Amino acid sequence: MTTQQIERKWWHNAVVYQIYPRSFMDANNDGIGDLKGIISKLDYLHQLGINVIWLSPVFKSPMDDNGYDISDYQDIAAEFGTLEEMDELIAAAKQRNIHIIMDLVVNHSSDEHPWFIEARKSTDNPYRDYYVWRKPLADGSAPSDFHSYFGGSGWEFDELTGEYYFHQFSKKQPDLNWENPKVQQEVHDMMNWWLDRGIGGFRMDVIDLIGKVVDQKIMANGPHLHTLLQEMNKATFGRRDVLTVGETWSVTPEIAKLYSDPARNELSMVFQFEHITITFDPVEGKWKPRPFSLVEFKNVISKWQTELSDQGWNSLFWNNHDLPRAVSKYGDPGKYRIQSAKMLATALHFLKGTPYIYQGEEIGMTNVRFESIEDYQDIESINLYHERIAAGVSHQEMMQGIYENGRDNARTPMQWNGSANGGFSQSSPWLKVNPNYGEINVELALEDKDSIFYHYQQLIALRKQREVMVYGDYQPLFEQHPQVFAYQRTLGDEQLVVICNFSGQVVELSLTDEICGLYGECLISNYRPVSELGRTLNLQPYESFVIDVSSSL
Ligand code: TEU
Ligand code: CA
Repeated sequence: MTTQQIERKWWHNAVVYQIYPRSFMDANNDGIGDLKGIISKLDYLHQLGINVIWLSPVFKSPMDDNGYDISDYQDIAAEFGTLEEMDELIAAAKQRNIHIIMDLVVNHSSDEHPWFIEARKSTDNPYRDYYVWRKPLADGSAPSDFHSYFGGSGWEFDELTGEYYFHQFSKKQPDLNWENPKVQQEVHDMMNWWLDRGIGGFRMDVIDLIGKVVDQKIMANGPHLHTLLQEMNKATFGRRDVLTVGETWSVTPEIAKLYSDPARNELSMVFQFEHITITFDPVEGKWKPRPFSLVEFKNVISKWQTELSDQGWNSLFWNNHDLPRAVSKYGDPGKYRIQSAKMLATALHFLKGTPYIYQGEEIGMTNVRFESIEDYQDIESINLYHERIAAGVSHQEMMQGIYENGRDNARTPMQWNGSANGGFSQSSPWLKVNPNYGEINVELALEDKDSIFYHYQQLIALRKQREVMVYGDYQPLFEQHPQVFAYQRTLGDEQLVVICNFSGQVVELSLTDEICGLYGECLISNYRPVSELGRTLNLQPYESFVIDVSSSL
């Protein structure tokens, strides 16, 4: 199936903006972002040009994991608003041609969900089998040594019935038992309920885990996973023209094709994280950051671009609500913050796939360094801090891990202007604002025609104008160069050349015959327009540009 033959989909040239509602905009000044706050900023997002909003969870929840622990899938958390306000957001977004995709968190529910409250009442309760219960081992200990991602055992003992229940995340996030057809039906009904309310699709939380076979210690990519997704597709969104994206930390290009090959009727695309995990220590994970290697990064990106070129579809992202901010992780949050943020945007948005922008990325927001662990709110960072300190890791080393890869880096309130709390709220926010809000905020970005905001706006506009950017074949260049990420995109007789300096140094680049002598219209740049490719290029720190060389082929 060549690029020419694949069936065009509206989300092939869509650009998605992710909102973390708790930190986006607080309309009623209780220090917590809300739906009314999001509605008040729709014109800003419309000006940016995005046409999809991925809304992190806004459902009823005791907020043990900031909403990724849901106690009612068909109602809105009071601190975020009401169902009426949710309908208002969907309608107001539609008026601006913006689709709202909801976060589907069904690998687990909250332990305060009525299903679990019923389930733990007795071993023969009709909801018991909605979850994963096991008897203690002979010595009373947990059924297995599974370790939760949020620290401690993945098994919690329940006094009342004398059994353990399974949880891959916090103990207030009991895993649902997807081997139970009743659970499948409940979720399908809930999804259709939201689709009938006019949403544009779903982002699916740790969807690669729902096929787990706990007794065989199989968590990701269980034997029935893809059957479950095909049944879900058939029973719910398969009949509707919506966007579905799965969060799949375990995915490989081969498996990604199973998820996203249209012929298989599963999902539109998945999030792969290989370009992220290359910066994590293979054993200790993200708490022991590994230096970023551009060559390693390029190998990963080229693999995914090439392997999914004719089958399936890629998602493209630098960061989200679980990851450190792009400019701090891959660019320079200091002297070259603006140039590097623009370079990272160009490098990502000209790749083949659907780009995702995380709130604040479009103005170059950075990571944060709070002095004390007490200033942090993220359950994962706090739990792992105490667990690793107890295991002998030094405070300095653990704080370094949190400073570089902790999730609260992404969750500090959105910086709208230089007023108190960055204009996010008139009362003190649930998580402190990054103290650099005075120099980094939306108001300043909109006033400055050369800001990162307008660079993203231009990239989004180009994706709507240039089919080669959407469907063009990807061809890597300078693959072994330690500082330059470059590639071509070709569609018929259209060709683009993308050049990005990932370093803070001036780089003299000798061009290969392949592209030497090509020239054409410079579509975007972050220093000065470049319209011809001579024998050598002197790239400024973090310089990037794209040339349409079609006329010189
Ligand atoms: O994330 C899955 C996940 O594994 C990450 O939570 C985790 O932080 C990992 O270490 C990333 O570095 C999803 C959601 O995106 C996350 O916010 C939730 O906390 C989690 O699932 C549980 O629902
Ligand atoms: Ca609020």
